[in-house]
Amino acid sequence: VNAVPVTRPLLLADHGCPFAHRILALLDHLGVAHEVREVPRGQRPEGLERWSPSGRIPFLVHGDLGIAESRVILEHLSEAYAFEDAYPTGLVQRSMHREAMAIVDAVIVPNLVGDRSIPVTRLDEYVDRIAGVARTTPPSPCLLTFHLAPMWLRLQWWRPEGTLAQAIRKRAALVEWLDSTTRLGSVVKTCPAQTRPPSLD
Ligand SMILES: N[C@@H](CCC(=O)N[C@@H](CS)C(=O)NCC(=O)O)C(=O)O
Repeated sequence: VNAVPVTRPLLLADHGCPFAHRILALLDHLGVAHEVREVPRGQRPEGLERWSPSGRIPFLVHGDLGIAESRVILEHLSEAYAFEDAYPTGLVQRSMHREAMAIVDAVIVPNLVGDRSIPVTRLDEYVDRIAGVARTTPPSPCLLTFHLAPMWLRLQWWRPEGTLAQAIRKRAALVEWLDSTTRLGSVVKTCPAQTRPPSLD
């Protein structure tokens, strides 16, 4: 039951999508042979519907398993291919990484796509949580850096003058750390040409 599927992982994704970028960077870093089927956003090509009737992408097919949700896909791949540096070894640090990843999806991503439901007064609290993790983590390959780097890139492409980007820029050490994550080899190699924000498509 716990065997890793023998088939190569297949990723159904829009190459320009930041969530796909997370997964492609991890696969590249781990040197895992995989296939990518390009699914332009909003399209439902044959194959995706069988697995994901809602059409949610990125979507990973690995043996009999199909999963949407990029954070879970990162976890699955890191366990399937024994990524030792996925998380720090200490429990406290590991939980801090997991919390930072949840904050990115709950706060940073809605901000990127123009959801204004996050009260501006709370942003500093969230950014401080991420800054705290950055202070104690080298900007080297791990699930947190692959999770975050694609979003920091898009924030600078799409909302460089927004409240969130400004809140981050007030913290020089965090900016330096985030910039380093975007320069990781696998992040650079799998980075698409600069895309437009989804709301302007
Ligand atoms: N929380 C999801 C978000 C995925 C997501 O928003 N994907 C976009 C494409 S980049 C999407 O599927 N949009 C709906 C659509 O295009 O139909 C994840 O982390 O994988």
